[in-house]
Amino acid sequence: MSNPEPMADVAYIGLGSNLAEPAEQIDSARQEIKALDRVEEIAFSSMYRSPPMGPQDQPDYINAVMAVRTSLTPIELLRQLQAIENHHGRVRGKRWGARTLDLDLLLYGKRQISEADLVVPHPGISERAFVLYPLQEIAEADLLIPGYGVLKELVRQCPLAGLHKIKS
Ligand code: A4P
Ligand code: MG
Repeated sequence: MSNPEPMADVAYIGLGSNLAEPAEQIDSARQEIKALDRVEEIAFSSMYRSPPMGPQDQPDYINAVMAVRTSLTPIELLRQLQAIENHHGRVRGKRWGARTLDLDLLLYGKRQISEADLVVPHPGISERAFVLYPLQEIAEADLLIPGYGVLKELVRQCPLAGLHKIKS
C-alpha cells in the first residue's frame, strides 16, 4: 500500500528498455514502482522511441519518465529501483549496453547528491533528449534542475536526435 508521509518529496524516475518487449517492461516497472511502500505516482509521461545512445549495435530504446511523491530517502528509493531492475532480469553488462530495464533516479526535490553510488541530478540529464522531452511533458516548464538550469531552457538546447513519441 502506498502511504506517503507528509514530509514527502517529489522525485523523477527515468525508465528505459531495449530488450524483451520494451513497452511492456516499462508498463510493468511503472506498476511495481506504484506498488512500493511510501511511494505514490503523481504523473507518467508518454512513451518515446529513440536510437541508442552509445554502442549502435543494439535495438532502439523505449523511454518514459515518472513523477512520484515519496518519503523514502534518495538511497532507499535507488535500492528499490535496483531491486525492480533485477526482477526484470537485468544483467549488468557493458556500459550503455542493451538492457531489459534501466531505472535512473533523475531528480529528487531540489537535492544535489554526489556519493559513490548515487549522483543526483542524474549525470547526462541535460543532454539526453529521451529524458528531457518526456520530463517536460509531466513537469512545470520552470522546473529547476539543480546545477544545470531551468528545464525549458535545457529542452530548447537539446536536439531531438531521432526521438519520437509512440504512445500517450
Ligand atoms: N548511480 C549513480 N547515480 C545514479 C542515479 N541517479 N540513478 C549508480 C541510478 N543509478 C545511479 O548504473 C551504474 C551505477 O550507477 C549503479 O550502480 C548506481 O549506483 P547501471 O544502471 O548499473 O549502469 P548503466 O545504466 O549501464 O550505466 P549508466 O552510465 O547509468 O547508463 P545510463 O546513463 O543509464 O545509460 N539510449 C537511449 N536512446 N535511451 C536510453 O535509455 N540508456 C543507456 C544507459 C544507454 N543508451 C540509451 C539509454
Ligand atoms: Mg542506469
